[in-house]
Amino acid sequence: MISGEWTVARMSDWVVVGVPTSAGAHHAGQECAPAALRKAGLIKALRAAGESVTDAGDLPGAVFAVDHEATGARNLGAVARVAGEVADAVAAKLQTGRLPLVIGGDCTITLGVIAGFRRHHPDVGLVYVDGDADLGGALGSDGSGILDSTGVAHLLGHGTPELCGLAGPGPLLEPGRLALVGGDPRETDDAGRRFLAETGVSFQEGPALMADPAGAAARALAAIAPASGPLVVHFDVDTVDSGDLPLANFPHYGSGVRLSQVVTCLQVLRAAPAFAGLVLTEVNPTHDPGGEQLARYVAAIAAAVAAPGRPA
Ligand SMILES: [Mn+2]
Repeated sequence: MISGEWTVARMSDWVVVGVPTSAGAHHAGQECAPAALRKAGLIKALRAAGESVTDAGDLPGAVFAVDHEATGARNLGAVARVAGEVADAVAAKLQTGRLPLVIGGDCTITLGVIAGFRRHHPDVGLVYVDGDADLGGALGSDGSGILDSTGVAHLLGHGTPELCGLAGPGPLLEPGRLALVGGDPRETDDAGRRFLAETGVSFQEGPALMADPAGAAARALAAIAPASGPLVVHFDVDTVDSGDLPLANFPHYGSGVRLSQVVTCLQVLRAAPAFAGLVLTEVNPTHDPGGEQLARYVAAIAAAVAAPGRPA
C-alpha cells in the first residue's frame, strides 16, 4: 500500500508540457513529436475521455546534432540543458496540483521529470515501461555515446555528473524506487540482468508483460511500494513491437508486445493511488507520414489514462 504525505488532489487534472527534443537520440525526428501528437488530437482525445487538460505548450527543446567530439556522451550539453528545463517545469507545475503529462522527445527527458519531482517529493517512485533497460554506461560503454539509452543507468547514479547530478548529490532514484517493465529480451544481456538483480531493481521483460499485462503492472507497483511518494510512469513507445506500431525512433520489430497489452498495463499503473504523472517518449513522427499510427497511439494513450471509472 502506498502511504505518506503524497495525495492526489485532482486525479484527472493534467498539465501538458511538450519537450521537443532529439538531443539524446541517434538522429533527428523526435523533436517533432509534441506538435505531431497535438495535431493528431491528443489533447482532444484526453478531454473526450473525461480528463481535464491544460496545455502549457512546449519547452525550447533541442534538435539532434552530430557530435564528433564527445563520443562517450554525445550532445551532453544540450541533453543536460533540456533535462534541467524539464526539471524546472515539472517542479513548477507540481505546485499547481496537476498531473504532469510530459511529451517527448527522447528518453533522457525522464531524468528531468524525476529531478523535478524530487524537489517536492524526494521519495518519488518510477515505473519505466520501455523496450530497453537503458543501462548504457552502467556496465561500461556500449561505444555509441548515445545518451538516449543511458536513462536507467543515470537514474541509479552511473554516468555523466551533469545528468546524475540533476537533483543534487546522490542518485536520482534508489533502486527500490524503480521498476522496469517490458524490456525486449534481445536488447538486454545477462550482465544487464545480473546488474539489475544485484542492484535490487525490479525488471520484468516483454514476455512477462505479454503473459499478463495487468499482473506485470501490479508486480511493478508492489516492487516500488517502499517508495512512499508519488508514482511517475515512463512509457517509451518502443515497448510495443514495431510490427504492430512502427512509431518508435529505434525499432523493435518482432518483440511480440502488442499495443493493447501495453494499454492494459498502463491502465493499472494509472489507477494506482499514488499515480502522479506520465512521460511519453520516443515517438518519431517521421516514421508515420500518413498519420495513421499516430492516431492509434493517441487513442491508446487516451484509453490508458482515462481515470478509473470513466469511459475511455
Ligand atoms: Mn527504449
